[in-house]
Amino acid sequence: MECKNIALALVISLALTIDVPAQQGSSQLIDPSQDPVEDPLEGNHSCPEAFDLVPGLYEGLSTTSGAPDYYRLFVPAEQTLHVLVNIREWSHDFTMEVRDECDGELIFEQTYLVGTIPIELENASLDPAHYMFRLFRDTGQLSDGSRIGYDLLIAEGSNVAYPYLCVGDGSVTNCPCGNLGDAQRGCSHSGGHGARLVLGGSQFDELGGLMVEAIALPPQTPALLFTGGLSGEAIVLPFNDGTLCFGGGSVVRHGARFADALGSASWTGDFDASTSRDPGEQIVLQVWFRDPEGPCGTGSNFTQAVRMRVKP
Ligand SMILES: [Ca+2]
Ligand SMILES: [Ca+2]
Repeated sequence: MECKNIALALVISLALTIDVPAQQGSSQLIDPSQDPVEDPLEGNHSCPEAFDLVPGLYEGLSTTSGAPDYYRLFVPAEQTLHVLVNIREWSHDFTMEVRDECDGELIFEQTYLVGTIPIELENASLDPAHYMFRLFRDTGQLSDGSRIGYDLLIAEGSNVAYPYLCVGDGSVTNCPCGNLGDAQRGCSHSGGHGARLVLGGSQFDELGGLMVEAIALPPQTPALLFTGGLSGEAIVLPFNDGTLCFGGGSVVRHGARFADALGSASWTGDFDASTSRDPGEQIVLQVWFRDPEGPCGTGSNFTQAVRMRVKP
């Protein structure tokens, strides 16, 4: 009952109205005039200039001889960070290494690489940890200036960048009137299936930004994107026709959209968590949508939720 009251208070604070999209915040743009320009995250040639990576997909990166790429990786307490490096071209002098600090102990090193290389960084301690990640070409062997292209996938606690949680498929809780949705979606709505919130890409505008889209909604109905701060484990609460994901932190609205005729609604290009959240904060995203003909008769339902960490 107490949970229900919390949920009710949360939902009352979210009015399902159409908003003007939130203004884009100032992004951490790297000056593209810096030389050499290898990719949009360039300017990370030295350890103090390391680029902070949060979970997401970073495509189209590259490094050249004499201009290594440094990244800082954040691993929460008692978590494992999964780093998947897709190296596009083979080179005899391409090396990746991970250290615990700039000149610290070498934790991981591999060279002569191509294809997809998984790295797991486990932090068994009760405190968050940082690691320095360096990708470089050894100029001692070759300094032809050519680029090695690579992509990074960063994921926390699982091997997907933006894990689903608070699903309405019966695996974590029941739906309010037994209206279980399909796997990894919200509870079933008037269309006979659950809706899904999908995140893709990275939070950095330089790399195309984050893709935020709800699919399989009831067509032409208002849908509101909101986020909640997540401290510890999320609590899933059956609420209205669906499941509400409660993370223990403040709730922020990010604007409503009308789902199109196919039941899709997009916040891509308008959603920027960093305008309303603390850097590095962990949040859950979810979409609440109107569904007058819904199976439980409450008039609204939810997608499943998605977890992400706000960019530093
Ligand atoms: Ca680079
Ligand atoms: Ca570089």
